Amino acid sequence: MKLTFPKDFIWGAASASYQVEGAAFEDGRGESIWDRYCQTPGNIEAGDSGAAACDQYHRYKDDVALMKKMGLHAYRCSIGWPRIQPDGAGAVNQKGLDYYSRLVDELLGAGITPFITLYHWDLPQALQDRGGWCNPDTAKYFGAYAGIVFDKLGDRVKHWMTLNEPYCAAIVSNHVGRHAPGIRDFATALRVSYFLYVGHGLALKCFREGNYGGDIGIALNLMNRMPYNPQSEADKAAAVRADGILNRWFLDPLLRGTYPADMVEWYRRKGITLPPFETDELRLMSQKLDFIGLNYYNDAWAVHNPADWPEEAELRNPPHTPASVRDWALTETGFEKMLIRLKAKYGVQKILITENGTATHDLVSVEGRVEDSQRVDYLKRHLAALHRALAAGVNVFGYMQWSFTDNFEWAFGYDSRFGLVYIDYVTQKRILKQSGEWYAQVIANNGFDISDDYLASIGALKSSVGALKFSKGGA
Ligand code: IFM
Repeated sequence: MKLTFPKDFIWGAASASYQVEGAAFEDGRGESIWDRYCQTPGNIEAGDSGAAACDQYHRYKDDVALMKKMGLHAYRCSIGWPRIQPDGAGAVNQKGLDYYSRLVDELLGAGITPFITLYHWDLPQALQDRGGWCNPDTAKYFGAYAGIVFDKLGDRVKHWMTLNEPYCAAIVSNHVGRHAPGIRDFATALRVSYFLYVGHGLALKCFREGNYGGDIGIALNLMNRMPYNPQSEADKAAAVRADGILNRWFLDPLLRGTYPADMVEWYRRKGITLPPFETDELRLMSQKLDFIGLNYYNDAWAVHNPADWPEEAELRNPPHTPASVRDWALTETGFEKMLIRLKAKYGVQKILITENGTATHDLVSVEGRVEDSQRVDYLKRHLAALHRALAAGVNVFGYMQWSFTDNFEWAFGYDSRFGLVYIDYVTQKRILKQSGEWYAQVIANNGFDISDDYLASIGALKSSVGALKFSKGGA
């Protein structure tokens, strides 16, 4: 069967500044929290860092030429705040601004639309030294930084995202400690989640008041959380809390102007100091957005485990579930469910898939080819799920595959590869993978063929999984 996508559907690929640019110490760029975090042995696999990454800072013209060859309509990339303001506030580094201006011009010249994220985790270290996102000043500085970027690029860039995956920037960075700055304190993580959203609100306000034109959204990583044992009341409650911290804690303030009451109550009972929840700040963070960006990878199942503080929800895959090299289960029906939930429960009218992809351990064959058939399969499953969501009436206007090239995968260094394009990190040679060739065909045909047997099996799977349960406290 051929799955065809709406006319004008935007096919793109994504990346982020620290993961691809390299040139970490060039042209006046300041230190970021990731530069600092990577220096501590044990933080990053094999002691890697993003100092050189894919060297896109110097090779952006070649990369844009490759995007053009693939037929990409759009490229989602981010701005490195320390390139623009080395100290995070005050002085502006003209060379940094000029780099992004050249990149934008190159993209537009190739007929590729830039989609720009203002913050994909590379906070200037100078701001972290003053408390990072725990300090309300950082939110104010973020609003000012956003204005500098809008002023420089707003004449040509018409699609913006304020933050990427605030869950990771708050919780993984400040509670789990597996991302920079590597803090392990839950109250800090909650406070960071709050002031990230104040910063988001200030950037949004600046965009609206500046009349730059175009649209602005945010990219959230949202994934379903189900009880591991659906008969267990404890697992069911754990799944609601796991959903609460990953999904509702980040959706509700944006779309409802409140934090989920059940989670607030749970954290209060655990004795955790909560963010201030000021009325004017809640209003700021819940200003109207033009679209919601969804980063979807995989669902997980929750087991009640009091040792897993504070949600008491340990996440697992059911036995024998196929999963990627990162142990992320293959759960494409969850992608469809999440899209339907955003529309049905939150009334989201416009969605952009800002990330979706899988990690593999790719090999360059003796013929010089990269046959990543598992990525092709992942994409087929997820694009078919997206197609079903479109058919169900969810308005998704584009899809940004993660990622354009292999890149620096944070704590996992260069070990897991997500790209449509293979990077040889010794020579910086680019090789279009089998998945990149396949994706180029999808773009050219605005769709792809998929087996009827697979579609029939998904129909059966959907009816056996049943409808997603929504918690009382939130969605
Ligand atoms: O590489 C990351 C990206 O920076 C944020 N979303 C998930 C990707 C894969 O882990």
